[in-house]
Amino acid sequence: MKLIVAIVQKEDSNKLQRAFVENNVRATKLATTGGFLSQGNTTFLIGIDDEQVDKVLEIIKDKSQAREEYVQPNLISSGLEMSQFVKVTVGGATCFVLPVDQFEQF
Ligand code: 2BA
Repeated sequence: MKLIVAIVQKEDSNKLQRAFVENNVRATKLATTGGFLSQGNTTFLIGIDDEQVDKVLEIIKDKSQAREEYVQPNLISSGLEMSQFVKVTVGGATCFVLPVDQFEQF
């Protein structure tokens, strides 16, 4: 079994959540904040059998869109002056696939 941690943009989270339900993929949705931009994003935790990992990654890739933004980053986290806008390409999705030693539901 694997745990997929997928960080996506808020704009993509509802359609991705629907796609998980349609494909019988169980997931937990967390409201999170990017460390660089201090903007809200969404993190999904997905526990899944090894042979389903590629399918889930395909779903995430299909529903997550990269966007270019000019943003004024949080002063503390970025170290930039407040007046400086920076162009960043955010997403589509940042995914980590982790091994799961044990899975129990009580
Ligand atoms: P943020 O940390 O808010 O980063 C948003 C976007 O800002 C990033 O998009 C990247 O294009 C840019 N960026 C981030 N850190 C930067 C830096 N030190 N200097 C210049 N530009 C920087 P993505 O790479 O697509 O990341 C989107 C979100 O995914 C991130 O939001 C963060 O919440 C998460 N993330 C990305 N890489 C991660 C990692 N290695 N570990 C944990 N979370 C990660």
